[in-house]
Amino acid sequence: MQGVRFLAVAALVAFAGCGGGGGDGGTTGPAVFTTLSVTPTSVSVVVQGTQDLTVAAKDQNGATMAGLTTAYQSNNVSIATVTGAGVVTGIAVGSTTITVNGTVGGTTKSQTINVTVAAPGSSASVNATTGLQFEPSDVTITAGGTVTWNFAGTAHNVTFNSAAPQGGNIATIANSSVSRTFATAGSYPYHCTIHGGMNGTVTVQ
Ligand SMILES: [Cu+2]
Repeated sequence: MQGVRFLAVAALVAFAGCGGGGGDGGTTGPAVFTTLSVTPTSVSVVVQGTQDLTVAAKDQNGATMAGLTTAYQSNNVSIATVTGAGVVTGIAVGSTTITVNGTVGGTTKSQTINVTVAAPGSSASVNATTGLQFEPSDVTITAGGTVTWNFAGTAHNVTFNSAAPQGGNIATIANSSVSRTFATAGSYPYHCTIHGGMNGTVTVQ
């Protein structure tokens, strides 16, 4: 009996809380899952390129809510796939959509985003950042294409982990731009030997 009476009181309090929120225009009431925010709102990737989706639940005041669970579905997996963590990968040239479902408590909201997958270009440019990263870390070009690395004041090198293009590794250098042409399709992971964690991959199709 004790338990039943407690539940009845709790339900009454919850109901009163909802009524109060509605009465003052919803600005000070309990948080209500109102909008599922997905960033970016549309995705453009090259074949084998990836893009992370960031998803947030917003309440009626635009504040981020905790407790969000998400599910992703590609509506054409021959064009683009999406992982359970929201990483989109281009599979073939074309367009499709990805449906994102977000649930907070018992409420589920849905967003659909457009995905465009393009063929890779014949050139790409990679910058060595002040944060000691290669940006973008992954680039994709066609066979015979060229990648140019741009180095500012801090000296870096480009050391290929295994396969290397003609010309081989780029020796440590600052304030310069250096290019390599990749004649053969494949994956070319590389790193800077000076800065741990400074990694990248050239994918040649
Ligand atoms: Cu470096």
